[in-house]
Amino acid sequence: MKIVEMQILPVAFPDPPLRNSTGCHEPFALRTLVRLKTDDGFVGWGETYGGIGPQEGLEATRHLVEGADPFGLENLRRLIPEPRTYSPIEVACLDIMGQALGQPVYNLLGGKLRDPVEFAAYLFYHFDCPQYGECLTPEAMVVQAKRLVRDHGFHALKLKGGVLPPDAEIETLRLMAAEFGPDFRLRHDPNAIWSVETSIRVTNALEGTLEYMEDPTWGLDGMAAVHAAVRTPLSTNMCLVAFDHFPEGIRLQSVDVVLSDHHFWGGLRATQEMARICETWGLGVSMHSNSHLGVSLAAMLHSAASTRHLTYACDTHYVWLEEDILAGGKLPFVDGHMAVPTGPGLGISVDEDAVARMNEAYGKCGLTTRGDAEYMKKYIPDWQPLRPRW
Ligand code: GKR
Ligand code: MG
Repeated sequence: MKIVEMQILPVAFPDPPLRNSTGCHEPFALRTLVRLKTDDGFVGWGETYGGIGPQEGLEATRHLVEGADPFGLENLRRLIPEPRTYSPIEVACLDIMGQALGQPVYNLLGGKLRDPVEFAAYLFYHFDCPQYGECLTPEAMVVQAKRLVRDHGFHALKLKGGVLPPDAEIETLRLMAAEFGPDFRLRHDPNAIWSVETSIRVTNALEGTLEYMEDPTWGLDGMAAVHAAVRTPLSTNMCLVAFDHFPEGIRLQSVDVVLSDHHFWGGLRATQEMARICETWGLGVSMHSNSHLGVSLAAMLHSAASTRHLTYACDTHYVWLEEDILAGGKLPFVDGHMAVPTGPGLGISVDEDAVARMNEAYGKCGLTTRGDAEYMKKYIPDWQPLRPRW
């Protein structure tokens, strides 16, 4: 079998003004879809980060992908060592392989160990928007959490922090703990915006409230200093994000939990490899997310289903997505979980008209790279993306 065509499709879709430590989400989130077609008519889909950089990275591999055998993943990975570029190509190849063999992707990865997959509600402070109003206080965040729990049944709640002053975020989590009680698991992620001192103070103030504190401060050294002074587990998708970070991260004891993400670890098979290393060294594994569409979601589901050492509910931004590119619309959460697609390949059917609309929106939206800090100036004109801020 041979790949005869690689289409690289930049897309844009509406996104609410969600806040994080850097700034604010722009009105459109950007992604890049990869559509591979084989000589015998199979079509496979992959999805990765949006904007000009990822597009150019993929474009540079066209001569390696077109003409390649989709079953030859290890050869493709050797030829395309950059994990973020290789990842959507691998997912599209697995989609093709599964269709050709009549098998879901999870069976190509060793079989399914969990189904459905549990997700955490992803809570964001946000500026005023027509769909959700404004959420900028601890009390408003409890209202948001109750809405997501009511609508989707989540039992794990992740607060995107680093937005309000630390004491207001402590208050937010205390209110949430009081509202939801011990059956709910809470996590806090300020995206490394605190100093080591602030990280220790906040983490200890929340001791007993969180299942983990994610990236309170910057770098393996900073995280190790926090780790030595707290009892709450620390997790990361910022300081230990590649295979060659393991030796130093383990030596320093910077973290207890690593967030997997097939987009930056280099595909679904690499995610299994990173989880195996975590298991060996006694580290937990969760899953990271960015704003994404249904192709990434399906890949995350197959990855979660077949990765043995996945020890926490996965993150996903999917609740904030208005319209998906999947035929039949968005996949539902039931009791905070999502069923793993069982059809051949990724088990999804992509609505190519929806892709064409989002591809057109990309051309019209005027964005070619993610710019949360710059967009924040619309709300706070003298905004500076400081680190640490507190
Ligand atoms: O979407 O604003 C966001 C998040 O802050 C995202 O960019 C992070 O990558 O979700 C992420 C995280 O867990 O750090
Ligand atoms: Mg994070």
